[in-house]
Amino acid sequence: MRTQVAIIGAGPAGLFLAHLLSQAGVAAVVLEQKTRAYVESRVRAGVLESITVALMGCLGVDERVRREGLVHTGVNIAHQGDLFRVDFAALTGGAITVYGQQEVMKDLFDAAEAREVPIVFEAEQVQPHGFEGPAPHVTWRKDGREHRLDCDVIVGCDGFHGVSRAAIPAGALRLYERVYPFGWLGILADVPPASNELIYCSDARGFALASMRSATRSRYYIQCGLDEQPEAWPDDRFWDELCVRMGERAAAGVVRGPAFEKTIAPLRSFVAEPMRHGRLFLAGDAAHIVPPTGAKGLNLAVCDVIVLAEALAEHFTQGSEAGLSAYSERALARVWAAERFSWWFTRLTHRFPGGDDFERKLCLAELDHLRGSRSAQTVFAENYVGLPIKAP
Ligand code: FAS
Ligand code: PHB
Repeated sequence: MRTQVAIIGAGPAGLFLAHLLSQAGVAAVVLEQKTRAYVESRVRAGVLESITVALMGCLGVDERVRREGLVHTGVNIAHQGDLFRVDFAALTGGAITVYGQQEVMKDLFDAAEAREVPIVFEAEQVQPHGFEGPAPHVTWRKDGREHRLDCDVIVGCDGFHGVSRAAIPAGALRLYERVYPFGWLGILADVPPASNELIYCSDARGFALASMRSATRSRYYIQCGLDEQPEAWPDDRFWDELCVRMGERAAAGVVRGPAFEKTIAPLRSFVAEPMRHGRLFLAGDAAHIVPPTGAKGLNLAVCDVIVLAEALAEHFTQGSEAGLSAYSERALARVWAAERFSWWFTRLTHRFPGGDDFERKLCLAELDHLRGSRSAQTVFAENYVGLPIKAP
C-alpha cells in the first residue's frame, strides 16, 4: 500500500487531520489500534473552543454541535462560600461550547465513512520506520497478517502512550514534565446540571468541578489522591464531598442521582520538543499533555493539526518545505501558552498535599484579585476561550 500521509491514531488529532487532508486533496490513511466503538466510548473532554467548532464548520461536520452543543458565554468560580462569574462575552466577545469528545468523535467517524476516508481499525503492533530517511513506511499486524504502508510523511497522533514519540531517538527530543500529586475522580449521571454554566470550585478540602454534557446529563469531578480507587467512592460519599467543596451557594442546584461512569484520571503537564523528527511529525497528546483544569487538551490537538494540514497541503501541492519547517515552532507557541494557563489554574484551584497555609492564603488572595479585577478576568477569559494560532 502507498499513500502520501500515514496517520497513526484515530483520536481527535488523527481524525481532524484526516478530514483536513481529504479536503485539501492530500491522500492519507489512518491506523488505529482500537475499534471505532472503543474510541467513541472514552468520555474525556467536554469543552470546545470556538476555533474547534469553526473547524467542524469548515469540514461540514457541525450540524449536531450547532444543534446540541451548549454555548456558554461565561464560567463561574466558587471559593470559600463565595461565587463569581467571568463574563467571556463582555470581556473578549468570545464563548465556549460544551459538547462531549465522544460526540465529536461520532461526527468525525460518520463523516469519514461517508467520505471514504481510509481508517484501519484494530491495527496491532503499529510501528513507524525510515522517517529519518526519504522513504518512511509504517507496518502493523491485522487478521494474523503483516501489513506495510509506504508514504512520504508519518504523523503520530497516537496519544501520550503511543508508539510515535517512543520511536524518536531519546537524544533528539527535549522533554518537560510536571506530574501532579493528585488526580480527578469524574462521574457521569443522568441528572440536570447544577447550573447552566460550569462551576470551578477551590475549597480547602480540594478542587471540584460542576460540568455537564446536556440539560439532562451532568459531569462532575473532584480532586482525589492518586492512590485512591473509584470503588472507594460510593455515590453518596461522592455527592456529599462534592457539595461540601462547592459550598452552599454553588451546591444549591445540585441534583443527586446514580453515577453510571466513575473513573480517576491522573494530572500531568508534559511537552516534547521539537514536534518533528525527520519525516515523523507529532500532534496532540503524542507531543503534549495539559491538566484538564483549563479544558485545553482536545482544543490543542485541533490547533496542531490545523497548522500541520496547512503545511502538508502546501508541501504536496506546491512542493514548499516552509510550512513543515515552521510547524513545530508555530504549534509549540500555542502549546506553551496553554501549558502556562492550565498549570496556573490548577495551582490556583487545587490543594497540594504538604502545601502550607501560606500557599493557601496566596491562592485565596489571587482568587480575590481575580474576583475583583476586570483586567485579571480579561486575561483569564482570553486564555479560557482560546488564544489565536500564531501567524506563519
Ligand atoms: P487521543 O489519546 O485522544 O487519541 C490517540 C489515539 O491513538 C487513540 O484512539 C489510541 O487508541 C490510538 N493509539 C494509541 N497508540 C496506538 C498505536 N500504537 N497504534 C495505533 N493507534 C494507537 N481534555 C479536556 O479538555 N477535558 C477533559 O476533561 C479531559 N479529560 C481527559 C481524561 C483522560 C483520561 C485523558 C487521557 C484525556 C483527557 N483530556 C481532557 C484530554 C483529551 O481530550 C486529549 O487532549 C485528546 O483526547 C487528545 O487527542 P489526541 O491527541 O487525538 O489523542
Ligand atoms: C468536562 O466537561 O469534562 C470538563 C470541563 C471543563 C474542564 C475539564 C473537563 O476543565
